[in-house]
Amino acid sequence: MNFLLILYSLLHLTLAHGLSRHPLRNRRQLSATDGIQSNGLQNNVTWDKYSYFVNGKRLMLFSGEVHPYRLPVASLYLDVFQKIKAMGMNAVSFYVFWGILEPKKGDISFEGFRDLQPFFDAAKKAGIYLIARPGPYINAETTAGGFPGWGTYTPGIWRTSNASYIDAYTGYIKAVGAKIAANEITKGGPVILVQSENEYSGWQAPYSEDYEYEKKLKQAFIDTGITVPITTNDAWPGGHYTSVDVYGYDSYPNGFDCSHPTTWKSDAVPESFWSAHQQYTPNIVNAVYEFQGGAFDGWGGSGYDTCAVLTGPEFERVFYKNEIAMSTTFLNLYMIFGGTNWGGIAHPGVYTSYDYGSAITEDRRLRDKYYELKLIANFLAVSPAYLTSRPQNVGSSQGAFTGNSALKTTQLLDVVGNKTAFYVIRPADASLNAVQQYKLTLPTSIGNVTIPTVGGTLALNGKDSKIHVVDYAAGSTTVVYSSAEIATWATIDGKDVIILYGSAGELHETAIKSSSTPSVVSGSGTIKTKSLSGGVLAIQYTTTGQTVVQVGNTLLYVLDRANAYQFWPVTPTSSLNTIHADTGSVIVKGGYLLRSASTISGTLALTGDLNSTTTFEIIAPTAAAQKVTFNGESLDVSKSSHGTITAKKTITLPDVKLPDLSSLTWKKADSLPEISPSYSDAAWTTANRASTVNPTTPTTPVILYAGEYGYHTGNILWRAHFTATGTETAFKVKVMGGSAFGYSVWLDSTFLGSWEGDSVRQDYEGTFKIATSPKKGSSHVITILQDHMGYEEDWIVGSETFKGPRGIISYSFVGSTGTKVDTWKVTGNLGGESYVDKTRGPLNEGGLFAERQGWHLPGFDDASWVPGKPTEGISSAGVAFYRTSFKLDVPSGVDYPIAFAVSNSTTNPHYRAQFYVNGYQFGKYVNSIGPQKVFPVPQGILNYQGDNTFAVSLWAEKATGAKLNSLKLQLNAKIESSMAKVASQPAPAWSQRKGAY
Ligand code: IPT
Repeated sequence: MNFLLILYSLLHLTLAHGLSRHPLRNRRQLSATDGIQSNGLQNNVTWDKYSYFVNGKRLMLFSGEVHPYRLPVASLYLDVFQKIKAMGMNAVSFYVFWGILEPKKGDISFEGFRDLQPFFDAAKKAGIYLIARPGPYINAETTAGGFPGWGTYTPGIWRTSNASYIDAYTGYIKAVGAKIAANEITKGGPVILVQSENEYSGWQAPYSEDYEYEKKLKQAFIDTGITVPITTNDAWPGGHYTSVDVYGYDSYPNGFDCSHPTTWKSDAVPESFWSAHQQYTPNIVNAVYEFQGGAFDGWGGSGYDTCAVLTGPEFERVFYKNEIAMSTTFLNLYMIFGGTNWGGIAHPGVYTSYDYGSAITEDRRLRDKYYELKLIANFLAVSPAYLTSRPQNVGSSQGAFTGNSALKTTQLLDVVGNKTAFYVIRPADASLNAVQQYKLTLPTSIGNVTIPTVGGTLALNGKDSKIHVVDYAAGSTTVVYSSAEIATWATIDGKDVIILYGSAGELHETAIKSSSTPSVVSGSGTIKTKSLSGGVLAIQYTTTGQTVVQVGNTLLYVLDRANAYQFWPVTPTSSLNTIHADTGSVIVKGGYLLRSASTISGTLALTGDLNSTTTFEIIAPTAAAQKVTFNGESLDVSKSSHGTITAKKTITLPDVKLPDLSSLTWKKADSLPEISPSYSDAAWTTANRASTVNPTTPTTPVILYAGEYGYHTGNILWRAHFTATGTETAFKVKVMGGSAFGYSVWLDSTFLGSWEGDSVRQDYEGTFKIATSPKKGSSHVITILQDHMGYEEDWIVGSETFKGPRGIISYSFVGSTGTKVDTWKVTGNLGGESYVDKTRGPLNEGGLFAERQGWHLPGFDDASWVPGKPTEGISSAGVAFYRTSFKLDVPSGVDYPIAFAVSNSTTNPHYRAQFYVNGYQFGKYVNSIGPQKVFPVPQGILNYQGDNTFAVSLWAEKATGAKLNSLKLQLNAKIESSMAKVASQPAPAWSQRKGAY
């Protein structure tokens, strides 16, 4: 601690005496008058009851969730952050996944994609604040909810103050805490908050909220040198773990049923959050650390495009504005960019894609909902009055100000500035679709006004919400009221430019204080006006296309939503402190993405991405924009009738020929030599543990949970050596692997059958006939190949669900109770917890023979293999492995996301395939369950300028064999891009694996 900080803490200890009114928290206030609070450890991040302050500046923290481990290409972080920043957000919240950092107790590694430093560095570069959420429990649809596999055999109840659990997490917290502490804002880094635990909100009897654990964990973070405020996310505003510095909560009001994307819950716009906030933590920020930004989708689900509809632009309008109605000044959307459950990241509830239907797709494209969010985020970023607002009529908003009981209108007053008000209007019943007509009667600085004053009525479409402002300052312009919403505004060359929008064809009215005569200076729209008292002018218009109205020194851009989506406010710099775009701003219309603007000696240099030829309209200070460049290329500019700059940018999207996978040379090898008589499993782990602390009580003589032997991911193989009694007629076995898992059983080399899985069952007991009973006294082996879909999460404390085993729960020989297994053998990935591939991490490989040998890696010599394609497949049950390679030559300056795609096979439906790109497992496909058929692979995993190795494992679960119906590479988009050069992630080549069996 430096000297100033000590002085600061002493000072505030003195001031704080007696000031903290909330009994649950021990908070020190900066001064008796302003109510600003700090944790006493630093002064960069403080708060009061209205909002956070960063470096003394009050701000809306509008954040999106991104998981570094779900995008294993460090050089792409900047692209994602820039897109988030361009949308108007200023922060990113991220989980850290303990299980991949410490796969073996005490063996912590930040190698390969696990290095967090590039994530911190990119955030800093983009001007994004970070909220670190290192768990230790994270949930996150991640295997074991983020816990390491060895937790499944570690005694003690996890997520409690049990000594064994505390001992388990201590090393990890020290290691990760030190990394976070080094990147705090107090040291010039981007981290402003650190979350302790995750949704510590639900307990199974006899367990209950463990205050001792809460205290110890918080202290453990502080002991690593973390000084920024510690937060937590209650699963709902339920008052759990309020001893953190700034408590907050989560909400997913529209649920996760993506298969009914237009069915909304009727009570989905709750006002109870405000009363709960007042009940538990009235003196701190109303902070929502997770709010629904999309939805996860499970095996057999309806696919992420449907989740993007469930949580699309209409959802964003209704639900986010409902949060705004509760004066929420910290709002984190989970997820803003979901990424990929590559390798074994997923828990059984999700498949390879973790696109989440988010604003930014898995392959980093922008959905419509990105543009809608841009309107909301940018409005908040230029509306400081919102930050000190309080809702006035919570609980009595229905029919308020409109007299229409189908509508709720919440009045937010800026109780500090005492001038501005916001009226958030939305349907009372979110499940309905009817259009509602309304007039608003609002108190304003010129008395009560009923809007529209010029005539007609306002309308709210079903599933829509609007924020109407009153006495709102946009530079020197006072907007007395506006029914059209404000997308952004800026003062440019002394003119206030206000961007107003509504749905296409809607009637709107905006009143400003002005004595000038308005005129339409551009566009085909017309206006009607009326002079109100107090020198106020009401202007009525419909929002159709784009019309520009000039009133004195104010320019009103009147837009329909589609036009509004094209406007990008940019501040010509990008540093952590440029939160409000109200000084030195530039507003640019046009283009798929505008990343940045800078002005150097009269040249306005814009960077961005385009997917079509675009005509820009640039509203910028004349002196700063004598010339305009876009991605370094100078633009031919002209002046519009109202003085703005227009310029056309033609794009060229070079053709890229992707290799036709079906015409490549493929090599094939058998990946189930285990069933051949000559195979020896001598090097496998002997499953010989007689007891376990695992809460699932074993029923077998030796424990047959793969986790007990250090195998926590991917395919698992079991071998049971037995001596026959001669009367065995079937083998009965219950295997557990998590939903959508499957298994196949062989007696020696003879296939007995499979459970091919469904989307529901996490275990299955099958009876597999033995056609001819083996001879009495003869020795045999049962081989079981099972899938492991990840460990369950551990959401309810005390349930210990993450310890649910993966392996064999029970077995018996039908017809012969006396048959005993002499030896059980097991293998998963080579090395188990002492995994081989330190670059691709502990979850990338499973236990298939091919994986143990490293056949999926580049550089393996398959010259001796036979030719064979996955689309030709195999004609009997078993596992085949295929390899091919191809070159890509994608030029720089473009962003062409590539995916591989399969199609469903109905003729031989029961098979599982895994896909490896340069050694990274980027797809797990279960043909009979689905739904995912397109698997994006990020640039950097795919080498866009050179050689690529592609491999496929094909596990045919039926005696008739299986083949892929089709397999191809596809471009998911063509975008001209200014994204930073992508460096390929290290992809170490094959080398002989010592002791591989
Ligand atoms: C909430 C978790 O905190 C988060 O990790 C993630 O699992 C998210 O849900 C769903 O994607 S849990 C909440 C839905 C009860």
